[in-house]
Formats: sequence, structure tokens, C-alpha cells
Amino acid sequence: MSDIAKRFVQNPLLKPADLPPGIEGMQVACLLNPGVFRFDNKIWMLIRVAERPVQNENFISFPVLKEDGSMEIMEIKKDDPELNADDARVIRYKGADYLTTLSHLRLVNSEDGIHFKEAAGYPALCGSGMLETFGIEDCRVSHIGDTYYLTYTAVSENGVAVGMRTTKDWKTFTNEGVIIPPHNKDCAIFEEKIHGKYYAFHRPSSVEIGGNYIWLSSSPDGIHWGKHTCIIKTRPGLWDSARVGAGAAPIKTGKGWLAIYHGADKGHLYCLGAFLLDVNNPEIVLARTEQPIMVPAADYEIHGFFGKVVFTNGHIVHNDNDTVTVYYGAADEFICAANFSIREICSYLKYTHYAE
Ligand code: MAN
Repeated sequence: MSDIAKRFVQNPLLKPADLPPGIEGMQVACLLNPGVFRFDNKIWMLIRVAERPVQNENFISFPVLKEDGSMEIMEIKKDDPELNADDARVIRYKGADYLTTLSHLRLVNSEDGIHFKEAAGYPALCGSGMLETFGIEDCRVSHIGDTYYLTYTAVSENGVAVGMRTTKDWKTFTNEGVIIPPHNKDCAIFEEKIHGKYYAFHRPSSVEIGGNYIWLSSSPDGIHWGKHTCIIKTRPGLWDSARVGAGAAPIKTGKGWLAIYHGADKGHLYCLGAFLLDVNNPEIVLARTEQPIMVPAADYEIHGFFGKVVFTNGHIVHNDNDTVTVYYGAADEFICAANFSIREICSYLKYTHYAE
């Protein structure tokens, strides 16, 4: 397998012990999957902080929010025959699914893109209302005009959906609620309108017919989405055979819209790949990498809360128009970064279609 990521020697940039818990009495279990953006001459990350109580030998315990914003701790005996805790991320109990951690989003910033610290005076974003009681996760941040659009996974017993908040100053936010209903996640809005319309990737999951594929849709206002179409599917026998999902907003290049995405196989090995869309009509997929461009390899990517994962939903394109720093969650526990050359990624694309 190919791996063209130039990992930062400073990795992991952040680990759970680096941030205090947001909720008293909780422990930070994981820092992961940051949205990334420029603001106020700095590089910022909106990190997913996943928390749970200190674990007891005999019980699995995890927090759940109530609709009024208060929190309760669920406790299940580890030897309860109705408990299925095979996956570190989810619990199946008495026919219902829960998350083992409760996530919120925290802002950190940096002058150099390597050393990040918490941004004093900027609020954390937490789940609110009945559609976010299991938390909010994996936020993409798209900057369009003077507005930042935050699209994240809103989880509750009602399902896994795409929630949106917008802000101009990172201190006050407008909550647009759920913009795409369950089951859907991995939504990233293009940072430029095309022929007057907003475009976004998203990832519905079909249980029977269909699968975990990347879809594209358009919108007149960036909030209401329609004209959905399926653009990128899983590929039998390849590294992305079980699921695919978009990363951050695609990068506009001379060849088209370049998107970095994650894919996983049945063994839950999460790698990154890339695809290219027509610049004028992003419904047209021009090319896709056959092999991944990044594969879990470093110790901090192999061993962690959920090992063998590199997952990205945030990057920064540098002024040379070639270097992209991809910020990513490693093993669902650490925040890391790696540089890629856009030209090099493009050299691995296999064309199936040529722009008209
Ligand atoms: C899912 C999500 C992500 C997570 C990956 C890998 O896609 O829960 O947040 O990083 O799985 O575990």
C-alpha cells in the first residue's frame, strides 16, 4: 500500500491528558477528528473531546445528556448477558445502542500549526436538545463569505444525523438544528458556490439495499439541501470496501475539486484516499486514487482507544498552493498532523472520466 503522508515529528500534537474535562467528574478518553480553519491570523482546531467517567472494574459507565441539558450516568454490569461491548465506541444493550463516550467540541488555536493551546474566552460547543443527547462529533468547518458553517454528527437515541451551527466570530452561534436527518454523517460544505448554489458532501447509510456511500447535494442557502446524488461508493476487494465518507471541504485545484476522504474495510482499518470532481459540475467524478494515500502505520495510529484509524475532517492549504496540512484523529485518541503535496496526491489519481 502507498502512504505519501509526511507525518509531523511532533505527533501526537494533542493527547487526552492535554485538555481538562469539560464536565466535572469526567475523564477525557479521546481527542479526535478536528475541524480546522483560519481565523484572526491563527490556525484553529475545533476538536472533538470524548469523555466518560473513570471506569470501574465491574461496570461500563457512560454519560448521556438529557433534553434540558443536564447529564445522567448510565451504568451496566460488565457480565450482564444483554450487554454487547465488542466495539470500544458503541454499546448494544437490551436492543438499544449507546455511545461509550459523550463528545463535545472544543476550540484550540496556534500560531505555527503545531503547538495548540485552548483559546480563552471562546466557548465549548455541547450537544443541545433531544437530537444531540449522545453528543456532537467530527465537525467540518467551512468558511464562506464572512460566515463559518459548522456541520457535525448529532447523535441521540433518535439516530445519527447532521447538525449545523453557524458563526462569524466564534463567540456567538446560530443553531440551525438538524439539516440532514438520520442516518447521515460526514457532511462537508464546499467553500465556494458553483453557479450560485452551495454544494455539500454527506454520507447516508443504508442497512439493506445500498451502503455507506458519499453523496453530493446542493442548496440555495447552505441550510436546505436537495438534488441528492450518490457519487462515491465502496469498492469490493479494496481498502475502502466497507465504508467511505468525506473529509473536510474539497480543495479547488486547476484540475478540479480534490477531496480527501476516509475509507475502511470490514476489519475497521481506516485509511485516507482522494477523488477529483469536475470544477463546474461536481456531480461528475473525474478520478479517484486506487490505493490509499495514508494508512495507519505509526504507533499512535495503531494503538489507542480504537486502533488502526487515521480519520480526517480538517486541513489547511498553504500559500504555495501545493502543501496541505491534514489534521487527523489517530487511533480515535490523539490529534496529529501530516503534510501532503497536492501535486503528488493528483499523480496517484486514476481517471475514469475526462472534463468536457
Ligand atoms: C466513525 C466515527 C468517527 C471515528 C471512526 C473510526 O466513522 O465514529 O468519529 O473516528 O468511526 O472509529
